[in-house]
Amino acid sequence: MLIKRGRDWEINQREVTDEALFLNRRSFIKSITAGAILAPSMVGFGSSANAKKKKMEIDPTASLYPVRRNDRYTVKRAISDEYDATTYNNFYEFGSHKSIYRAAEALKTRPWTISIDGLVEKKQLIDFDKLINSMPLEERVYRHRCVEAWSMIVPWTGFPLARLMELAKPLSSAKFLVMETMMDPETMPGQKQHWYPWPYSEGLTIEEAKNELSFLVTGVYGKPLPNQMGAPLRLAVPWKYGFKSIKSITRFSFTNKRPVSFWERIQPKEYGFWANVNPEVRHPRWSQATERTLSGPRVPTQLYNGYTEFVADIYKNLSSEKLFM
Ligand SMILES: Nc1nc2c(c(=O)[nH]1)N[C@H]1C(S)=C(S)[C@@H](COP(=O)(O)O)O[C@H]1N2
Ligand SMILES: [Mo]
Repeated sequence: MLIKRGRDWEINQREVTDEALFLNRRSFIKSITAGAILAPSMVGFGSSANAKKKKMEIDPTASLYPVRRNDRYTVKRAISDEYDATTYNNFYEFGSHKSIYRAAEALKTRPWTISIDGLVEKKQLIDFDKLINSMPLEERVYRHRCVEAWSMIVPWTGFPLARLMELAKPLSSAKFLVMETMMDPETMPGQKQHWYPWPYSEGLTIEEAKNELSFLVTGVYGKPLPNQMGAPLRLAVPWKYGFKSIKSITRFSFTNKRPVSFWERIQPKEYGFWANVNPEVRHPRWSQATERTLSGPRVPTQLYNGYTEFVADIYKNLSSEKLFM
C-alpha cells in the first residue's frame, strides 16, 4: 500500500495495513514476471475526456432529492464531513488507494441495467431509473466501519433491499443473494489487473438480505450518489465490515450455494463470508478494538457496529460459523 501523508488522523495509522497489502505483494511479483513494474504514479489512473463529459450531464434523478429522514436509524455521533466522506474511498476498480474520486468520474452510470436472476419467480432486467422511481426513498443515517479500522457516519438515501426482493420473488430453494459490480475495464481500469477476481461480488444469506437494516443506496448527503461512492446503486449493510457494502451493482442473483466473494477469494484467512463487526476479534494483522472516524476522534468499535438489537437474532443458531471474519 502506498503511504499517503497529509491528514493528522492518518499519522497514527501506519500500523494498520489494509486489504491491499497481501495483494500488492502478489501483484508486484506477477507484474515483474509480466515484465512491467507498477509505478506508484500509474496506480491512480487518470481522469479522461469521458469524465469531463459526465460532469456536464445532469443526473436524471436529481429532482428526487432530498428525501425525508427516517429517525429510527439515527446515530448519536456527528455526521462525517461530506468532503471527507466523498474524497476518501475504497473502490478497487479505480485503484488500490483512497484517492480515486476523480478517476471514478469516468464511470458511465447511464443507461444502467440491473439483472435479477437465479432462483426467482420473476427473472428480469430493470433499468435503474425505472427502479428508483418505483421505490419508496428514505434517508437513513448509518455508521460505516471499514475492516481497515476507519469509519464514517453518513446520511444514505435509498430503499430497503427487501423491496427489491419483493420484485424478484425468490423461490423457497434460494438461500443466498449474490450481488455483482459493473464489469467495464475500459472505464474501470482496475479491472484490467487480471490477478483480482473481477467482477467484485458480495453475498448475504436471504435472512440477512431481508433484515430491515439491509439498504440499497442511491444517494448520500441529500443528492444522487457520486460515482466514487458506488453510483448509481450500492449496498449498505452497516453491521458488517465495509467490504460487504458492494458498489455500482448490476446483478442480483439468488442461489442455494454460499458464494465466495471478492475478498474471500483473494485472502480467505483474512476475509470471510460473514464479516460481522466485532471489536474483540482481531484481523490477523491488526486489532479491531477501536476505529478512526473520518472527521472526528478515535472511538471504541462496537459489536455488530452498534446494531446488535437489529441483527442478533439472525445469528443465534449459527455459533459454529466464523461470524466475525
Ligand atoms: N465494487 C466495489 N465495492 C466496494 C469496494 C470496492 O473496492 N469495489 N470497496 C468496499 C470497501 S472495502 C468499503 S470500506 C466501502 C467504501 O465505501 P465508500 O468509499 O463509499 O466509503 O465500499 C466497499 N464496496
Ligand atoms: Mo473497507
